[in-house]
Amino acid sequence: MTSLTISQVRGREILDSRGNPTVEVQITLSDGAMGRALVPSGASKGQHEALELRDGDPNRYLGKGTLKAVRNVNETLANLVKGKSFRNVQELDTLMLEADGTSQKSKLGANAILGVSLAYVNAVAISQKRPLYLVLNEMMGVPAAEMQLPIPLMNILNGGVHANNGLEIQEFMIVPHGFSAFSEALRAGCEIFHHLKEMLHEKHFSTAVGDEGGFAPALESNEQALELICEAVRIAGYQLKTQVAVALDVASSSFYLADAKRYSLRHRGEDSIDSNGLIDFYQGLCDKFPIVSIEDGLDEDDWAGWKVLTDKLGGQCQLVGDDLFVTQVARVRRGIQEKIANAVLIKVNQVGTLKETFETMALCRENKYRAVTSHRSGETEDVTIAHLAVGSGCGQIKTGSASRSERLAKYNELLRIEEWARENGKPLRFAKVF
Ligand code: 2PG
Ligand code: MG
Repeated sequence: MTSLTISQVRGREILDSRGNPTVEVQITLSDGAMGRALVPSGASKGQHEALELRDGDPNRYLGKGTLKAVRNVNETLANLVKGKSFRNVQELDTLMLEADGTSQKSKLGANAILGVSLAYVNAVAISQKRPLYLVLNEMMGVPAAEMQLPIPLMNILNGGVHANNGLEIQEFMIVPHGFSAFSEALRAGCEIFHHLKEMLHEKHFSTAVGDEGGFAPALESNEQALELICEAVRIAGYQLKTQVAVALDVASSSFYLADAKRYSLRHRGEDSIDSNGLIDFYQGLCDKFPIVSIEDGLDEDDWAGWKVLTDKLGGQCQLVGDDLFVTQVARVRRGIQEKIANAVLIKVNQVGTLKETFETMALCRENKYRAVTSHRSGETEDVTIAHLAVGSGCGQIKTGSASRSERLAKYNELLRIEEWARENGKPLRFAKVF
């Protein structure tokens, strides 16, 4: 990349899957190659995430406009990077990080910076006429032999702040892991999704979907959600546990009562429980259902509770830190030192550059913490994370259910990658994690 320079940077305000504004960036290199990227946006955001710059003008998009961030792309960042060449995205990101100079990217906005970072790698892939996952793999310095297609964690039943159905747990996911190919796993996931829809319909539950494309029925309890999912797996003709397991994203910060240090989970007649009670609840669920992964089981700042959770369940279950770690090296490092959690959710916009995302993933690899590449609940048609999952070889991707095109866009890209790799003599294996 030494000879090519960035000739044009163009930011614009576009819309995400919830109809909220977000940032799109288009970068053109001196050979004419153009790459584009669209920035996602979360709803259950971690308090420690990098800053998403919004206009706050109540007269536009209820204050959610992104014109300031777009201006930062078109003026400050464009002036900074235009005419320059970079050996990799890390060099570009370093320059932008210096220009921002704040710990949470509050000057220029993580949405502005990330848009440029992602658009750049897409432009490089176009220029090199290679799939993006190969470019990312090289820039990350991950051995090519470690690349693999990820197991999809498919959120087929939504609750929490992604639905208004009264379920506290935000995501009930199926994990089709016991298959020889990604496409077979995805097929199983889709078939289960359709069987679940039929079951819900027969039982007179709503089959309307939540933000991530999973159903959002008004069920009586979290257990009932798990029972229905397990039944759908059986009816679809798949083997529970060995072929298809279950994962949860509890997103417990969204129902944590910080002052009382309790979780407002309705449970056996009680309105709330403490962290030990919640851990016992998870233990009970793990005994009853084939749960292989629990994300954000406790609040993002309940480190003491996390330690107990990890000691009790860490040996049998993947414990993923999302709001806890916010994809940031300093927080993941603390987790590793204190032996808290054993996996990290990777969301590019929590940290705001690919450089820092790569560093967090490298830290996971060095310390045998698993990494799960993830979408946000507010998404777009952008498919960069599909390539990040493959190029990093992390082995898992969480990108929603089998409906809503912004979710399927990533799964469809993984199908294309699977085919491309096979036809170009470098077939990718399907990850074995569980
Ligand atoms: C999560 C995500 C994505 P959000 O909590 O893991 O599923 O949700 O983007 O709303 O933070
Ligand atoms: Mg989460």
